[in-house]
Formats: sequence, C-alpha cells, structure tokens
Amino acid sequence: MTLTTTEFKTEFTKVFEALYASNIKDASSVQQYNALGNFIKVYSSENWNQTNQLYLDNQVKQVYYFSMEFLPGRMLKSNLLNLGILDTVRTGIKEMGLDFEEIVGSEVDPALGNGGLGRLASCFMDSIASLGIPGNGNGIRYRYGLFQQKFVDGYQVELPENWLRNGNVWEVRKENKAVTVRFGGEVYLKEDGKNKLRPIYSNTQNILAVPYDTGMIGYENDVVNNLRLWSAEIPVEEEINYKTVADREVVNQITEVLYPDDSNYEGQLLRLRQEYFFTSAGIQSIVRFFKKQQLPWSEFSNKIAIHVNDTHPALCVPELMRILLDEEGLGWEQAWNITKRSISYTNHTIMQEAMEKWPVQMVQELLPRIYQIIEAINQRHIDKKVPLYGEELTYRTTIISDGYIKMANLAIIGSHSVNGVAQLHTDILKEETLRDFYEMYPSKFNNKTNGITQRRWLHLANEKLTHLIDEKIGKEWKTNPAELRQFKAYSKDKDTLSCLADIKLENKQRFAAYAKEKYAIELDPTALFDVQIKRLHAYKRQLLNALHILDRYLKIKDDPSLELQPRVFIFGAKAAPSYIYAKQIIKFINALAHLINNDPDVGDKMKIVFVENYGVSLAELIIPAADISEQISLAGKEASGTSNMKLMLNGALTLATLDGANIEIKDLVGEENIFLFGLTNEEVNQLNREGTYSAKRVLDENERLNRVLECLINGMIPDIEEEGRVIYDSLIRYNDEYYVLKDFESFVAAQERADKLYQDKEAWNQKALINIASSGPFSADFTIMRYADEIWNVKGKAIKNRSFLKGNQ
Ligand code: GPV
Repeated sequence: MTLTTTEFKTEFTKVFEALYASNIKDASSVQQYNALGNFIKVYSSENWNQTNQLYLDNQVKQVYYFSMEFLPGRMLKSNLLNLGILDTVRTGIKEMGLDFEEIVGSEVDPALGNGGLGRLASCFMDSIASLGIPGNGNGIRYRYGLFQQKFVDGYQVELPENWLRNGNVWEVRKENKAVTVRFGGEVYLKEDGKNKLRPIYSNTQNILAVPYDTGMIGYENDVVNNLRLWSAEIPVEEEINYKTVADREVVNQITEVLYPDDSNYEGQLLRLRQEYFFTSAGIQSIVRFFKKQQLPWSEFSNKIAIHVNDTHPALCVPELMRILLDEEGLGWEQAWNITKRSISYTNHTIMQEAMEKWPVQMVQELLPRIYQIIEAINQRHIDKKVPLYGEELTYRTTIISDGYIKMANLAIIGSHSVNGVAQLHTDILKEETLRDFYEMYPSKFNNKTNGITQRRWLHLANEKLTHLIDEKIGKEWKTNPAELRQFKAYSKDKDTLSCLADIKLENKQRFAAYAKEKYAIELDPTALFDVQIKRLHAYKRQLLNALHILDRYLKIKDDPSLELQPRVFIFGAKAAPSYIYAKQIIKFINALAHLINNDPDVGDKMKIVFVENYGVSLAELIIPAADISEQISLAGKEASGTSNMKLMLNGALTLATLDGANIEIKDLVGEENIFLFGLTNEEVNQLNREGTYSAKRVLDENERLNRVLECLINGMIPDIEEEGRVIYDSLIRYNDEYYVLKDFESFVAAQERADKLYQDKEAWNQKALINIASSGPFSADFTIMRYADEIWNVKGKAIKNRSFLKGNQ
C-alpha cells in the first residue's frame, strides 16, 4: 500500500469535510488534528481488522500485557512513522498550507501512568507490534490522567488532567465486548448436583466494564495490535437501583482517576477496586475469546500468555482460578496448572514501601469469593512446601500473614516466571528481597533488562540524528538496532563528529527557545546541558544534584571572575501529591533556581530550568538536547531506570552511580565513556550492616560541604525557611537515609571530570558518538524478543537476529 501526496490530500480533505462540513483552512488546529487522526484510523483499519482475523484464523498464541499504567505519548506522528507515511503526510499538509508541527502539538499527551513503569508498558506495546507478536495491552481508561503540575511561588500545585476534553480519536468504544465485574455481597458454596461446589452470590454490586480499544501500529509491517482500556459504567438494567448521585459516584469513581503515587503503596479501597476491575474484565474477555475457538482447556496456556506488570494486576491469579473453577467447572489441580502456566510476573522495585499488601478484611469484604480462593491457594502452598522446606522458610513465603495479603507472594506463587528489570535488580531479588522464593523456585527467576523504543526516542524525537545515522550506516538499524554499533566506525571521523555537534546544538537551541517562551529564561545553547528527568523521590537523589549546584554557586560568589564551564541544569519531576518531602525538594530547587538565575554575578555560567509538568512530550524535547544524563540514585535502589537509555541513545554522557541499568550502560560503553561515582551496592549494604554511618561526621570532616548545607538554614536562599530546615534535618538529624552526603565528594569530582572533558569538544563528541553507537542492545525490541522467547513462548513474524536473545540472563 503506497500513498501519494495527492491521494493523501484528497482523502484527508474528504475525511475533514465529512467530520466538520466546513473549510479546512478555517479549522482550529485541534480540528485539523482530529481529522488527521481519523484519516489514520481509516487508513490503518484494514490492517487492524486483518491482524485480528489472522490471529483468530491461525489460532496463534497471544500475549496479554496487564498494566495499571500506560504512557503512550502523542500518537499521531508515531502512527505515521510506523505506517511509513510520515514524509508523505507532512509534505501533503504543507502543500495544503497547514502547519504540521502545530497539528502534532495539539494532540494531548495521555498521562495514564506515573513514570517509568507506565512508559515501559508503552515502549513494549510498540515493540510487540513492531515485531509482529500477537499481543494486547490491558488497562484502565482513566477519565482523568496524572495531575497537571504547575509551580506557584515555586511550590507544586496539582490540577486535574482532563485529557478527554476534545475527545480521543484513537479509541473505539466496544460496548458489544463489555463484561460484568462483581463486587461485595455475600457468597457461599453449594453442591450443584454433579458433585461440584458452585458459588451462590447475593447482594453483589455488578458493574459494567466497557472496553475502549486503541490500535497499536507496528513499524512498517502491516500489524495493528490492540490496547484495551476498560471504563466502569452502571449496567443499564441496574440504573433503577442507583437512586442518588452518591450511589452513581461510587461506580464512576472506579475509573475516574489514576493514583498519582508511584513507588509507594497506598492501602485504599478504591485502588483495590481499580485493580480487581481491570483484572477481572481482562481475564473474562480472554476466557471468552479462548472459548470461541472451541479448544480443550489443556490448550489454554499454549494459546494465552498473561503478563502481570508489577503486582497491581496480581489478582489475575485468583480471578483466572475463579473463572476456571466456578464458571467452567474445572477441578482445582487442572485450573491451578493452567493458571500457573499462563501467568508471568515482573517485579519493578525492591523498595519495601512500594510492596503491595492488602488488609485481609478489606479483600474479604470487597471480593469475598476471590478471598476464599486466595486462602485456598495459600493453604495448598503451605501444605505442599512445609514437608519440603520446613515451617520457617515456608511461613516466610505465605500469601496471607499478619492480617495482610501480600501481592508479590501471590504473583510469584501463581506464576511460572518472575523477572527483574536489570541485572543488578534481579540479583538483589534473588539474593535479598525474594531469597526465600528463589530457594523454593530457582527456575522461575530470570532477568529481562528494560528497553526503549528507538522509534519514538530517536526517529521521532531526533530526526536530524536519525538522518545522520542513516547517511553513515544505512537503514538496517531501524529493524535491527544492533546495527547501530556500525556507527562506531565514525568515532574518529571529524566530519561526522562535527555534524553530531551541530545537531546537538540545534536541539539545545530548540529547548532554549522553549525555555525562553515558557519561562522567560535566556539560555546559552553552547553551555553544557545537564539533565535529570524522572519522578521526584528521595532515593533518586535530586537533592544531591541540587547540592552540587549550590556548591558551584558558592564558588562563583567567592570569585565572580572564576572561569567555570557554563552549565544549564534541567530538571523535570512530579512529586506524588502526598509526598511532602519530595514537594519540599521541588520548592528548594525552584528557590535555588530563582536565586541563581537572577544573580548578575552568575550570568551565563549557570542557569537552572525546572520544567513544569514533565511528561512524555517534554521528554521528547529535552532528551535530544542533553549533554549529561544524571542517573544518581543510591546504588541498589533504582530497579533499572529507562531515561538513562533514552539519553544515551541521543548522545548524552551518563553521570551515574553503579545502579540499575547504569551498570549495563557502563559495560557497553566502557568506563572511559561514562562518569561513575559513589558507593556501590555492596558498600551500601556494608554500611547498613555496620550501622556506624554518621552524616554528621561526614559534615564535620568536609568544610566545603558544611558551607553548602549551612545555606539551607542561614537565609541565603530566600523563602525556604521551612523546607531548608526539613531537608537539613533529613540529612543530619535523621542521618541521611540515602547517603547523599557520603556520595557528595565523589559526585562533585565526577562533575569536575565532566567539565574538563567538555572543554575538549572533539573528545566529548567522540564519547557521545560511542554512546549512541552502543545503545542498540537497549532497544525494547530485544527486550521483547527475550520475553517472547523465554517467558511467553510466542512467535513474532519479524524476529531477526536471534543471537541477541542470548545473554542478559
Ligand atoms: I513498583 N517503577 C515505576 O515507575 N513505578 C512503580 O510503581 C514501580 C516501579 C519504575 C522503577 O522505579 C524504575 O527503576 C524502572 O526502570 C521502571 O519502573 C520500569 O521497570
């Protein structure tokens, strides 16, 4: 199917006129965007339909990726790219006298996730489709996405994100595929006359789950997979029972808003409702699809792989059991085998406070039948494992203990695969966090280092760099990103290096223009752009970054004539609304930015830009403009990180601790092409074991650091009296839980090495090029191939270069 510009213009105009019955030139950019989205939908509908039909006809095995969060980013351009018509459409739009970038920019960026976990799910959807793997996403259609962040006097303020205000062209409501999800009430088991116990329910609340499907378009392969997001509604026949607005609210609330807290567990009833709602709806629709094929139950796990993205959808385990036992009448053993063989689970954190555990009573009341099944799974686990592993170890692995249901334990026991998201993270799971389970089920554990889609994060975000790479090494890397390594051959080619520098400069100018327009901050695009973009969390240590900035500032104040490598520090971070300390760090950095940006002694030597409302679209603007990628979490705490991969792919040099995937970046680029600092995981463990760390002592022994910290409480930074004190206390009084002070000196030293290297433009650009050329292995295409091969056992039509499947165990 090729499309000419002329054909495009004719078809597009038709679509527009059918939609708006008016002249396209008078339309708003939102309307133009809507029409273009509709054009794409029509253009790809045949492939969508055919993909579905093909999967059904061939009865291929399909993956269902269950995730509470998806962060797809704007879809217009990526759909055009994957359909192979980006250039045609762009030209056509231009010829029609319309502004392509303005149209692109009027799409809302759906924020149906918090951060890395949600973005990973969307990178995976892109790779699954692009590899031609039969795969589906399953999640929640939140009426409101992650809050919009504004800064008022430097404080984070949260506004609702009404992302559906202008409708959503990509989704298709499928009420014919709706299912009912049951909550509450009472249940008892009754003999059904055929020697089977069947549950009898009373007083349940029945909620309609309506799916909204969005096509996930593969890269130039005619595949369109499906992302299914569920919305909660009152079943028409039950309208009569909802007498008050408050009654109706309970239902609407289920899919009203995304929980804005990442890496933190909140034991709230509504969250549990959300989790069961989309899990049950998804499992029901899978079983319905399976039954349509009239295969024996023994075929279920040969046709279906269910992936649980962190524990949020872990109720997949008892829900599938419930359907198989209660509705399909299977025996326990058969149902259990099917369940375990179908389900796999990814762990994304070792942070205790993020581990989900639900109060028994809450589950009992909200999901009485599910609770019975969890209890039975737990009892069988105990009965089976005590004789093998003894009571002590077994009781440490139970699903129910101390009045709570531990979701990770449920996910591990009920699945055949448990994976971490970077090598170090998986090692820590095996050796520490989940060691009892590793002893019990060594073969379930495996590593799948995260990945990113090079289509969004290079092709679309950095078109100029893409062209340069194409020009040098051809286009093979687009379907086989390992080929990026060929670019290394140009690391000493002056011409290529200077092109690379020009592209970086242009990208920095683009960001500078944004900063100027949005914040009236003038940036020098030749300064070193230093970027930390991720959720605000103490373990990610934005504070360490800020203390270094403060230290530089003091240096300039001491000697305003000092020659310093000019730097622009860019932050992007949302704090969970209830995470007070994180919000105080935001206020602190904003106050520091205000002080420094307006100090005439500083001038262009330093500028700080803390962008508001960081998300996928801003990442696309910032990442190509970065020189330094700040990946400075305390070793052992960041499961993987994925912005580290995106920044590397765009030629930023990583300044990092040996944490998460930073270690794998180091292995790929070599120690001479990365700035490492700080404690290692072992050293952190040792310090924790010894228990002798004293932040106060570090401070007493370091005059420079002492001076920096004094600025938090001596009034030098205006308007942070309270925040400065709290932060100071967290470091000194509460002994610096994340070893910020301990790592300070080596962090500053790494920054100085970076400054020095930046003086030598050629050496810097060479390292940037090597970083780009070494980033192929982080393509989510490879990550997904490994999931497909080693966990899901599914085939894709475009899985090439199988040698890449090896390694990364
Ligand atoms: I658990 N992660 C996240 O974004 N939200 C969560 O609720 C949890 C984990 C992140 C980790 O913090 C990152 O290290 C990781 O790269 C990402 O998940 C994807 O695996």
